[in-house]
Amino acid sequence: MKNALITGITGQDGAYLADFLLGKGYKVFGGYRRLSTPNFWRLYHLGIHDKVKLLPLDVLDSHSISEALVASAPNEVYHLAAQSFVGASFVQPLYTSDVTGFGSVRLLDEILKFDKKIKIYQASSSEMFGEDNSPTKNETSPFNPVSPYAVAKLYSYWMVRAYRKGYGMHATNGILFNHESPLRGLEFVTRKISNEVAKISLGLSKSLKLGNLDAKRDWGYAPEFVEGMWKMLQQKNPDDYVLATNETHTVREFVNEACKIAGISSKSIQTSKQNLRPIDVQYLRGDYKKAKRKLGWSPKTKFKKLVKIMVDEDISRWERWIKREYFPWDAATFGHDSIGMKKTKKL
Ligand code: NAP
Ligand code: G4F
Repeated sequence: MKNALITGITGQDGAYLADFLLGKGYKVFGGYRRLSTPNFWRLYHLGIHDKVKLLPLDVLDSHSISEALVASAPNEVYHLAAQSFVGASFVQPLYTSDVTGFGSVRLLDEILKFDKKIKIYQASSSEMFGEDNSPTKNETSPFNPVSPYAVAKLYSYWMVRAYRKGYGMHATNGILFNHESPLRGLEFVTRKISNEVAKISLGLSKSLKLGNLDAKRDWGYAPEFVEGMWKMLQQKNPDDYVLATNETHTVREFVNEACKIAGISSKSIQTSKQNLRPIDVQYLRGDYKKAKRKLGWSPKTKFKKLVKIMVDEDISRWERWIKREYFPWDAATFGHDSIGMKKTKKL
């Protein structure tokens, strides 16, 4: 039996990956950071909270990383922990650099000391491509990051390559384009839309305020992407791979499709300057040919099906809430306001 350690197990990808690896017969250890209120709802939602072994692991604290390595003795480490919200990285650039950038090096360094044969997956991002006019991006496309988040991820990307080449470690970058699901955090635009559209359709809310509706993203389905992560670490040699759908859609198209599914008018959707970023990547579309050829990985769920999965699930959750059912879920206690602003509103 193989052991896997997942950093950031409480996040969207961490939860799906844990579920996937349990299905493959792995013993799964999950690193979580200590919070005053624990955030295990996704693990409960998937019914795997008691099947994984949870270990305190904060990537700001090397000691906790080394303790988690000793406790888990992993064959594979999936490094997913990050300050992952691009908007927040403009408000907390140094914190983002520390967690999303230096955090990866703390992990690489502890693994190097502990056992350099451990295979490592680094959660790199399409956001690293940034502003560029080429129609699709692949593993050889130039990087031009424009957010503190993207710069921090690019730093980690290069460090993974440096440790791979310098120390012969099996360290791989998965350059993943946006992937979404009903487990997506509520501050990200797809879930913000599916959640609020669901509420509007049930009379629980009147409007939704968004930012840049013209931005285009290549949106895939998260459970399929975590399988790609695993496939990367089953390769004999480490490498870098893009995972994407090779389709791109505007935020406006996502809104319109979501409203259509929920049977509401898209007139209740407004825009607000508060949701704009100082600079935004306008266009992302990924070319996953290398992953298809070398890993046998292809996306199955495309745009319309993805929107339907998310909207249907949020409607069903709010219907259960109306019936006063209790179940692991995030939205009932979440308020989304003004994350991503350089200037904050006077309270
Ligand atoms: P997510 O839902 O935001 O999860 C991020 C995880 O990192 C959470 O478990 C979070 O813990 C944890 N974390 C944050 N700060 C930490 C710290 N200091 N120490 C330890 N853990 C910490 O993100 P995701 O969508 O699952 O994405 C997983 C990874 O892939 C991230 O690195 C993200 O940047 C990257 N990525 C995501 C996408 C995408 O479209 N989803 C695309 C490309 C790359 P809490 O629960 O305590 O907050
Ligand atoms: O959903 P988003 O916040 O995702 P973004 O910035 O593309 O980042 C996600 O994908 C990256 C991969 O490319 C990951 F690395 C990263 O960790 C994260 O998972 O925003 C998508 C687009 C942006 O152009 C944003 O400006 O939607 C636009 N948008 C418009 N209104 C909004 C809103 N985004 C958010 N979060 N909230 C809005 O109200």
